[in-house]
Amino acid sequence: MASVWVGHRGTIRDYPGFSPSVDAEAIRKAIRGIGTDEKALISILTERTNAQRQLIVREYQAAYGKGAGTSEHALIEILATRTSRQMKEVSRAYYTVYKKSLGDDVSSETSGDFRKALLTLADGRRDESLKVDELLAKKDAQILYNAGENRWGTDEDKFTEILCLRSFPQLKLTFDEYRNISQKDIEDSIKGELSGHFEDLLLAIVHCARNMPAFLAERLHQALKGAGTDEFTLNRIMVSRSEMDLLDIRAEFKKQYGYSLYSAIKSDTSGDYEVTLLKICGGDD
Ligand SMILES: [Ca+2]
Repeated sequence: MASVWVGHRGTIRDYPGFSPSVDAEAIRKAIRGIGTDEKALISILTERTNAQRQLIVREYQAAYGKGAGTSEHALIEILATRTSRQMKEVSRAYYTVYKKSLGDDVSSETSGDFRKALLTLADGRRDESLKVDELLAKKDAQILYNAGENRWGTDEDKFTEILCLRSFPQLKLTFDEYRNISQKDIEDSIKGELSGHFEDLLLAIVHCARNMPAFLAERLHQALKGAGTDEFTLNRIMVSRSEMDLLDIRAEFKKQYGYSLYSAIKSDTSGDYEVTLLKICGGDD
């Protein structure tokens, strides 16, 4: 079966890479984690001196890599990169493990246009065919232009419908047409018309449609080079892409940063963890 999600560019074979239950757990952590952790943190922090609080916060961030917005980043990354088929598996695993529907939890923890877009993605209805339709690309580009640049205010639903339901190859063509019509890149229009996590999510989708390995290389770089290694993100991306496109991600990483992912892992992790990650990474180029 020639579908995009079966990988040919991975570094590891005969190893179960994509794990719906790992994704389900990450999503659960992302949408539930902050509230709970925050409560525990506040109860501790209210009984410590300011100097002690600073130390605790620093330790906490180093240990959990949980700066503001980490959860949304995880949610955005998973929902923007998984195929429809994978999303359906994630939803099933989520229900099996938590006895709650993914949609209900996303609904109760997010709001507004961000929620609408996440729910559309969680449904796993993005077109997966590799065929592109030029006429449709022209039509969608015009709809996007009329929904944003060409009117006062913005019709956010149109952005969600097109960016969350069309296939990535189709979107690529649509963005070319969009540039012809508006004389602007879709990224610039999204930045001008939308805001907050909704803007972040749609920019991630555009990035994935244009070049998913480059998007993930950037995420890995942030996870390694941010304040404290973000193991949550590192583990998820390395494991989930090891059978799919980690070779492409490695190539994009080198292209963007001038050094290999392998050397970045070496310099930013240690011990058994480093050994395991290097093995998954597979090579120093
Ligand atoms: Ca506008």
